Amino acid sequence: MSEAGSYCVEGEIGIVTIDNPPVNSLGLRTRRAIQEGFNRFAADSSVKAIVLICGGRTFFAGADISEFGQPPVAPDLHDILRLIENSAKPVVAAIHGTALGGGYELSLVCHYRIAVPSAMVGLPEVSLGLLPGAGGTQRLPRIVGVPAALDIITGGKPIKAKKALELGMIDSLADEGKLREDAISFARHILADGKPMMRVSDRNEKLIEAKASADIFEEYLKRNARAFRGFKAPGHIVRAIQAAVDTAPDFDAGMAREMELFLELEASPESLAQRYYFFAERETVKVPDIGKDVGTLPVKSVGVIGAGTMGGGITMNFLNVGIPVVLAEMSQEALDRGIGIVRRNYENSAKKGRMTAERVEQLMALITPAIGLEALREVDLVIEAVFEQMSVKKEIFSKLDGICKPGTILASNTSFLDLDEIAAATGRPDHVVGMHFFSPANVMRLLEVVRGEKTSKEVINTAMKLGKSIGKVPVLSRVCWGFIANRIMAARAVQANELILEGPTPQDVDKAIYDYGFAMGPFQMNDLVGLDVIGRDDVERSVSGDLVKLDRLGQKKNGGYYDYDENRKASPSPVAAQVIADFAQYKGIENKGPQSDEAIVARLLYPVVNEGAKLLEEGIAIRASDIDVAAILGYNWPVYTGGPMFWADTIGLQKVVDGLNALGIPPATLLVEKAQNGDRFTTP
Ligand code: 3H9
Repeated sequence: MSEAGSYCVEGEIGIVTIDNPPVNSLGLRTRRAIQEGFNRFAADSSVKAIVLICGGRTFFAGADISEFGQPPVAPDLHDILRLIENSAKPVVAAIHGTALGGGYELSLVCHYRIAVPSAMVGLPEVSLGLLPGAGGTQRLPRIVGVPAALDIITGGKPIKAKKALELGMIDSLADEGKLREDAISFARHILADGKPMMRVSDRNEKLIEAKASADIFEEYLKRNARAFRGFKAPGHIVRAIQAAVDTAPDFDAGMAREMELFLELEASPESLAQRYYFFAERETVKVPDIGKDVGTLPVKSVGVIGAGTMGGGITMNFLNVGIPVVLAEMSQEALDRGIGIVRRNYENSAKKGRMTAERVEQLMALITPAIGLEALREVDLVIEAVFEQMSVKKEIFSKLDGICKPGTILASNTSFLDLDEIAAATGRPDHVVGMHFFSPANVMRLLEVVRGEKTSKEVINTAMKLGKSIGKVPVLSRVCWGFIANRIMAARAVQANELILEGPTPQDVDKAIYDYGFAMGPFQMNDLVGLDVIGRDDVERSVSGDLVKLDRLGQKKNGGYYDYDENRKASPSPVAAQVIADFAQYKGIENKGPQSDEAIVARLLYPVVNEGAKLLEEGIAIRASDIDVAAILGYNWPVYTGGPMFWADTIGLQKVVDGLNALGIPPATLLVEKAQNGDRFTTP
């Protein structure tokens, strides 16, 4: 017995069981426990084969991410891998849960791998800005071949056991719930059959095969240039796999190149940001004043009001996890249209092979269509997703209060209205909460949970946990205009709209923002969404409003900030340029000519950081990392910058303060204080 390991012998089989909660990551405690087990069984002549299995919810989930950047402590992961691979007795890895990263790499030095059908295996290091640095880039292509290894490692997605068996990533499937017994009997068969020790590092055929197609790596990089843009890890992964081919059959030479590339990534700002983000995403559910003593309310059924794009998307989230939904609309026509959209979405998934036709029907059967609100009487949670008008929302909430059973949670999907005012229309403000989904609601992972003045802790806890259970990342916000993501990003929109009056064109602005790492710039985004949709009623006149007056609604009609050809390819628009020039003249703003990308980025993004600082000052957001998560998941802020607050820490807060001052934008007090104290918003 060690701190994290227990060891027993059954007949000729030694069993090393590691249990280091929560996920058996390969930190020092785990490594020591493995080392002790293997040393013990190496010295025990009664043991002829070894089974390595984990307790708790999963096989090893990878290297301990919190150890990166720290000085290594022996035995390091490579010592452990050598110990296992060089074992004179065959080793069987018995996999349940998820064998990921270093965890799957560890299974690859075992001589055989067996997994239960519910297990998943994979190399997700790419999402931490890393590559599999414990032999994954060298061993996986030896099993699955180069093309599959490129996809698996640059994609980083875990693979289900059945598929992994087909690919050769595991050798056998155990019966669910019988992993230990099946792994022991697998080990006994190996001994009985006198099977040779299988070392993946000795298998070179697939690499030798790949030597024939020399262009494969350059072509792969070219083909995936768009997806890899801005990320450092995918390119390094490709080079590491290339090294496996180039150096084969000299395994150690390939390993040395893998290590070089791994160390470069480990020290890169991209990986630092992505590792920060990994923990940031897991931090959001921790609410300081909601401890383990706070319970949750049962949510076994949900009502959604509004079968538009948003309501339909929200509905799908619950159907997907088997929670029935009463979908309520005012008219049969709107209801039919909404349900039709949900069905089409599922049918499209079925067409792509992601679900069966039978599953589509099962999911659709979970919807109870309803006209009016009466049918929501018995549901545990209602989410209102009608259009953004306070009077309408108040009327609905007041009616719901009268209709729904006591204890039903009343949630609004409002994206900027005052939740407290909505709650005041009911006799149960403690049961009113914001659940702000982002469009498309069945796809986007951000869920802002909005905590009103009177929302009970139990209701907040329920909304947060429920959010997680439907696959969202819930971020808690207090009440303010726009909550977290929309409020900070509105600061960018304000600057973008002003900047195009001063000289830079929409193309200049979009290019600078695209090159920063966003999927598109603000004006491309406006044209995509539709200028009639983004219209603002708080200003008398705006460029987008003037474009709408010319019936330029964006991509969908006559162009917007850009002109579009029949293939929706954008080009600069002389009409839009004239509209902008006229508007600048009307505002009396002088054209000062173009600006550098750096100046444009500072102009648009420093105010986002500033708004983030204000959210913290006002207590709207709990922590800076929540703001980063909201920006990354809600607006596709490039994850390899870590989000606005981490990015600001990276470039230096004083630089942001100076930049804001130069722009004439007063920096938030908290931002100035932190800059003066040499402090940061985030912890890397
Ligand atoms: C690697 O292996 C590099 C090698 O190639 C090379 C080395 C030389 N380390 O996600 P959860 C914590 S890189 C440290 O909520 P779930 C997590 O922060 C690694 N901590 O659970 C959380 O802590 P807390 C490659 C870790 O059931 C708690 O565990 N591997 C690690 O929803 C529970 O996590 C990966 O990238 C870790 N590796 O999902 C896999 N993993 O409770 C990373 C988790 O304090 N892990 N924690 O908030 C995962 O994808 C998920 O955690 C997993 C479970 C699917 C395993």
